[in-house]
Amino acid sequence: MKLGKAHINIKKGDITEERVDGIVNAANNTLLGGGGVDGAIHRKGGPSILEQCKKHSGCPTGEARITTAGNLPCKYVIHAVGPVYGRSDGMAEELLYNVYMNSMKLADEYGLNSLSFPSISTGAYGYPIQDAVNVVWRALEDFSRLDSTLKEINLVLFSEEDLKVYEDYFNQSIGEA
Ligand code: AR6
Repeated sequence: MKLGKAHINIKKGDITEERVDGIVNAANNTLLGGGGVDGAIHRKGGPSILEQCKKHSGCPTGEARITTAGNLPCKYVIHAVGPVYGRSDGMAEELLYNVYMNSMKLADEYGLNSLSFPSISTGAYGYPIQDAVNVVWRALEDFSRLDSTLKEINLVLFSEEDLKVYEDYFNQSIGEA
């Protein structure tokens, strides 16, 4: 699907296997690693990622920080901190929007052409994916109006169920656009 100048691809997969300029990590405020996507990225990417993360001294929710990608097949990792659902004083939606937007802006600052996202906050952080997908779509639509180096954005879902939620939502949104 084309949105502005970028191609948006929705697919099932493991984000650590993406051969793109940058992948986004669903990180936490410490940037020191964890489970889920974060655990897989640090495990496969090796210690150079953690060394660079330490230098950032954490990251506020809704923002993102960049490192190189160690042994991963991509060039950069954008460590993005999504909201913990139910613990953001009604700000979860705005924070989730910000984290997608800030990740794409950071990718653009570094001149990246291709970027892959996991479904941020919908795992350990408990954000319902049926609601999150609407926020992702809004962020992509708004970003597509800006001039950017990003030509390819991949939304990488880990399960068949999550993939179907995204596909249904995006097919419907394009129909209405
Ligand atoms: N590739 C793509 N998607 C994946 C992968 C993978 N290799 N592994 C899991 N997912 P989560 P969050 C999916 O929990 O909700 C960590 O401990 C997963 O099925 O990784 O933002 C951090 O350190 C789910 O759909 O991220 C934080 O403390 C989605 O990715 C906290 O978890 C996100 O799940 C962040 O929680």
